[in-house]
Amino acid sequence: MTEKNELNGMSRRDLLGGTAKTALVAGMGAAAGAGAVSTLVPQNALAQAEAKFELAPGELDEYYGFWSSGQTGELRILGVPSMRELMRVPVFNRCSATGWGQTNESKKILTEGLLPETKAYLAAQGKETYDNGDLHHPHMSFTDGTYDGRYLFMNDKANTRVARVRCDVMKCDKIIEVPNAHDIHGMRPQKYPRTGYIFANGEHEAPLVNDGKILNDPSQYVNIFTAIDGDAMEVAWQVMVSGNLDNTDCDYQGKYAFSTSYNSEMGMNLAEMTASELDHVVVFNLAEIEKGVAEGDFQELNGVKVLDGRKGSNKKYTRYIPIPNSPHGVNTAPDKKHVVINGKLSPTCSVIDVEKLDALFEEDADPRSAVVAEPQLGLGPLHTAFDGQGNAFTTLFLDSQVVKWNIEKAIRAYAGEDVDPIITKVDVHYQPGHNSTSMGETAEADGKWLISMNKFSKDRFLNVGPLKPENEQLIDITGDEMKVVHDGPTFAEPHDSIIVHRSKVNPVTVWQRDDPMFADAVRQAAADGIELEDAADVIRDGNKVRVYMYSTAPTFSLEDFTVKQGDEVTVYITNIDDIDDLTHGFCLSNYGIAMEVAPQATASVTFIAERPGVHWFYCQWFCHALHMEMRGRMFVEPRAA
Ligand code: CUK
Ligand code: CUA
Repeated sequence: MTEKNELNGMSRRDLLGGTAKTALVAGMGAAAGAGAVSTLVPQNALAQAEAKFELAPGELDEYYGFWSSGQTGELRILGVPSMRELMRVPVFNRCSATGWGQTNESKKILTEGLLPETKAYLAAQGKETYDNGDLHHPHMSFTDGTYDGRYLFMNDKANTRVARVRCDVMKCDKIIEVPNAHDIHGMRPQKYPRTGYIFANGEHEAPLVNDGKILNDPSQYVNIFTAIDGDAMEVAWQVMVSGNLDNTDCDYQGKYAFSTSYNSEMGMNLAEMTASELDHVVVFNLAEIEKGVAEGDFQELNGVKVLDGRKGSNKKYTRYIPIPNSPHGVNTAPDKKHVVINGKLSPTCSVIDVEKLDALFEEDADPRSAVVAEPQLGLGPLHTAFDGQGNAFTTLFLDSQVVKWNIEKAIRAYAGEDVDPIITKVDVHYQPGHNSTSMGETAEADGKWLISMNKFSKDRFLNVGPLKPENEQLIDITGDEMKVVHDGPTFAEPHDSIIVHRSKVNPVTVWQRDDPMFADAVRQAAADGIELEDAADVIRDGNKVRVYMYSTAPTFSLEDFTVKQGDEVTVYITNIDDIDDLTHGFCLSNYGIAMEVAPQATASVTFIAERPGVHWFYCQWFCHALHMEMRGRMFVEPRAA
């Protein structure tokens, strides 16, 4: 019987009761399931919460879910377990609502980290920055093996960038383009002692100096693994490797990072890329790499120290562990000891014991000596998540299932014992890629919820035409059996998510007036002798005009302002309301200008006043009973004929 039929045949009450019962039989009362992280929730409420996935109006979720959006280019925040979408945070995309990509504050972040040759390329297109991105992997900063609520980091596969979002305001504050690498895919923060490094895989191989002198000669292509300093958001070092790099993760000891390679062949077409039975995972020895940097064993390229860790380089920077066939996901277990490499074209997952890695770096070590298990799980294993109780949950893309298996049993089976590591499987709908468990990529994994992020939804929702949403399913993992309890359609195309207990995240409700996000505006206002919170001024500086106003519901401090056709106009809006949720906007009609101004923030936008006439500006965030009346006029005097 499929999970779908089971659900159809049971009332919701049955399902809830059943789940609670299973949890109790398994000896998982409120306290056991709660773990150390659930301190915010009273014990009796928690017993309920374990089986409860639907929240009543006004009830808050126990977890924040941070979601990628793939080719949409933004970060999304969901509540878990309700799966309600709470916010979209623009990062690599352009946002019509908030003005991300148009305000001066966002343009600075989107442009300052671009390489000179990228700026030149974009200028030739009449652009200042990219307006697309492909955001696959959102991960939170760590301190001592668990989330610390400071930052979220994320990659852009499309344009080789890494971005950071501040968790206090949930806005992107840094984006850097990574030189020398091509198409950042796998990305993870260092877990211990803290973040620290952001490890970033360049997926596609190319000549190290990619200036067109070498083209169709793959023997001269390299792949680049990058460590970024997550505090400074600067590249710390890079390592050249053999074979392309797919996903990455690191240990809980601060010693090693790991990257899967689905194309150890360095093939240029499908047949070449899938030719050999064994690919590999690259193990990076962080202390050796740092030593190499200190000793000057690198070449400097585009301002970055690049070390050689290719196969045959005989350096202690890397080791290549042979893994069957085209491995994809790499996931470190909360036991701080095991790393699961997901086989993709092989029906297996390979388990690496991090305690065996020191020996792997010794002379003449067997390259497979750190592999301690390789269970056959099903077809198309892509990613694995954990419950913190020794169990792993692996997505099977081709089987459209999630398999729950026991790591210790898999190790015993690999050693020759007659045990079956597979506990159970559940159907998901359909073709799952990533999955994530509550707190599952930290040492505080709590084994409550699993999200299966399915690439196809097919018949699960009303048909919306040829382009269909993805389907993300919420699975209760508190019992031995996994229970699919919710279907959630999502737009293109979240790959990955993390589920973070709400006690780890504590955003503010109003901006601080000295926030670095709008420090440039504050500086310019001071230079113009303007008090932003009290401004109703137009400053002319040649053909540059700076318009300063504040907004307070339901008015702008300027009812109108006058500029000349062809002026370069910058409008600075300061929202002086300091009330929770009282956001204003500034939309300038027929000028293509719109931006968000949250409580106590300053936002600014610059444009050429090329259209003469009367143009209304209005507040586009519904803020007051007189919100429609919150408007004013820009007069643009025509150029003298
Ligand atoms: S990759 Cu998408 S399903 Cu970019 Cu994390 Cu595996
Ligand atoms: Cu202010 Cu609407």
